[in-house]
Order: sequence, then C-alpha cells, then structure tokens
Amino acid sequence: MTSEHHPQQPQQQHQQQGFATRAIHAGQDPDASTGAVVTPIYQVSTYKQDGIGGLRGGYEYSRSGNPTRNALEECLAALEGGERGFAFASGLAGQDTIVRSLLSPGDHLVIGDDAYGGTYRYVSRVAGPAGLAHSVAPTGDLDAVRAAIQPGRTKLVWVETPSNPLLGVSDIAALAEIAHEADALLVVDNTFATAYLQNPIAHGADVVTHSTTKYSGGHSDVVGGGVVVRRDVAVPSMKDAADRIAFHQNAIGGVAGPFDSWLVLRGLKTLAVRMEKHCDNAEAVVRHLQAHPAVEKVLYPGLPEHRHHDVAARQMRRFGGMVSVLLRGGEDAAVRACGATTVFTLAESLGGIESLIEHPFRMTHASVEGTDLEVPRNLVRLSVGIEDEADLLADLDVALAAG
Ligand code: P1T
Repeated sequence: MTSEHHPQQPQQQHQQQGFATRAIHAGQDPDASTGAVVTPIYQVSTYKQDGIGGLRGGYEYSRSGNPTRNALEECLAALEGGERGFAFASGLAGQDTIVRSLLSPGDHLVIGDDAYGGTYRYVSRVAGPAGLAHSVAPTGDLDAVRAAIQPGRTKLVWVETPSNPLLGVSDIAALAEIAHEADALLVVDNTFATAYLQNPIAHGADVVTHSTTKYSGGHSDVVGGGVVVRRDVAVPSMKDAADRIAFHQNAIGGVAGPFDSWLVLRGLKTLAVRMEKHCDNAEAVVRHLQAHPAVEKVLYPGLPEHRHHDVAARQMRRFGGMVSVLLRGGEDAAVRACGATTVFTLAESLGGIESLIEHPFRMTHASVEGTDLEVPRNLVRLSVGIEDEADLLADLDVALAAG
C-alpha cells in the first residue's frame, strides 16, 4: 500500500477533549459493523478487494495498515497533540524508522549524554556504520548543544527528558529553538514522562518517540513503539517528515502487530489514573530514601534541588514514577540491594504497574560501558509501581539494609 492509501487519522474531533477522554475514545469509535465498544483485534494479514484496487477503508495488507494498529496510531497522535501517529514492534524499531526517514548518509545528529543504552547502541553501532554521524552532548546544557550542532549537516537533535537512567531534564522549548535555527528537527523520547505528564509537541518538538513497552502499555506484557509527528514541522526541507516516516514504516515493516496494538490501546485507557498513582508512590519513595543513611543522592525531577527542577516544573504535569538513587556503599551495595527486594522485582524495563529494581551499569546500560554514556556503578534505578506505598517503603528498607 502506498502512503496515499494509508487510512486517514481524523483525530481533529478529539483535540478539544481532556486527556483521559482522548485516551479512551480517540481512534476508538464503536465498531461500525457490530457496535463492539472495544476496538476489535483485527488479526488479519490481508483484505478482500472489490475489484483490483477497490480497497475498503484503504486497507490492502496489514504491514501497510491494520484497523487495530490504526486505532492505536490515531490515539497516540491525539494524546501527543500531533498530526500523525505510527505504531511499531518496539521502541527501537520506531527510532530506527525515524532515523532512516529523516537522515541520509553523511548527515549528523546530536544525542544526549544520558540516553537509554539501546538507543545509543543503535546510533553508534547501527546508524554509524550506515554513514550517519553523531555527537554526544549534555542536552541539559544549551550551550553544549549549540556547540555540538554542525550547521548544514546536523539534521536531528535527539533528547530524552527525563533521561534514562539519571533522570536529567532538558528544556524542550529552548532545544527546539536551537535545533530549528540550524534547520534541524527536535526529536523527544517521551517514554519516561508519557503523554500524560508531558507533551513535547506543545513545547516545539517536531517528533515524539515512545517505547510503548513502558507506561503506555503499562502492564509489562507487550513490547512496542510509538512515533508522533507534529502538524507543522518547523524546518521547510523536512515538512514531509510524516510522509517520509509513513513510507519507511511500510517499506521497512517494523510494525506493531494487531494484538500488541490492542494491548497498548488498552493500557492507554488507564494511563492517566496509573500515572497519578505512580507519581504518588514515587514521591513517597523519594521522601523515604532521602532520609536514609545508605543513600548518597536521590535523583528525581520533582525535587527542588534537582538541577533542572524549574524546567521540569514548566514542562511536566508531575514528575513521574522513575526514581534513581546513588548508594554510599558503591557498586557492591547497589548490586546487593537489587538482589534483596521481594516487592520490587529485579528486572530490566520499567513503567508497569509492578515495581521493578535494576542496576543500570550491569543491566540496561551495560552496552554503553566505556562510552560517554557510561553510568555510575553505585546507581540503582527504581520503576515505582502502583502497589501499596507502605509495602514499597518496607521493601526498600530491607534492600538498603542488605547494601
Ligand atoms: O525496548 P524498546 O521498546 O525497544 O524501547 C527502547 C527504549 C527507548 N527509549 C527509552 C527511554 C527506553 O527506556 C527504552 C527501553 N528501555 C529499557 C528496556 C530499560 O529498561 O531502560
């Protein structure tokens, strides 16, 4: 299917509605033929044509378009306030499609010095050998980003805010201005904040990316990615960014399957209530850990002493469910703490209803050891779930006693 046949995303009707209403309804009108209130799982690869090219609703083949995936794509676009949404088989599949769609060999991108290890691995070891250059810069430092941009060659500034795993915060509006002055687009990985807590497009970003594996899905039962492109992309030569991504999504084929799309759609319906509880529990965990003698430092954008708390307060509704902590006892203490919990599960990933604990240096960020993105050895990352607060705090006390 060509991009001209891509089913439309008529989400304009939802633009005035509140977040929870959009999460439950955008792209999810009751099924036209049966009235099914929940978008069905269209577990199908191909569609009958009424004569050659006689497509019903634009559907031809499920890599190109699938009603369940399209419902999710429309919902993602509505939640982020963008023009077009795209759903992928994983966060990284979406990121790969963004990079291939918007850069050509010889082009350059700037990436933050605190990003998910897998994103940096992709940029340095997949995009790099394909002829796409990059520079690493602390995206919380605007002068450093300006200095890293190579005018005429830099096509993207790529920022995670809050970042994984150090919870750094970058000023989206200021970065958008800096990128646009250089005719580059600003891509924001909004996985940690979610569309509920932060809408990068409203602050000037051009493209938003999510690992929907995390809070959007929310139940640790699906791997997926989301990409949303703004309506009026600021750089004239990139005005067709959404069409380029649509073309590459189909041409590369890393799409979200129907059942995975359905799981993420179901997750999104409760995102608003889940995020409030994640934030409540994270705030309680932060307070508790700050008072604990085994803790050297708590990293959380909601803390007034966080380096960019004022920026976070400006661009986020609340500060999220991720908390990172540096332990006084060093790497051994961090490793022991990760092995000692019973409510927090030792596992990679984040954003599910169940609390997770991990050691980024040896786990999620092992692939960036020895690079500019190497993370501290005494760092422990918590994905604070929505269990009862008292149980979480008691579990952390046990973990820190073990450290
Ligand atoms: O795992 P995948 O769905 O491909 O998403 C990659 C990704 C992208 N962006 C951010 C900010 C991420 O945190 C991730 C995945 N992160 C983990 C698996 C993790 O445990 O940090």
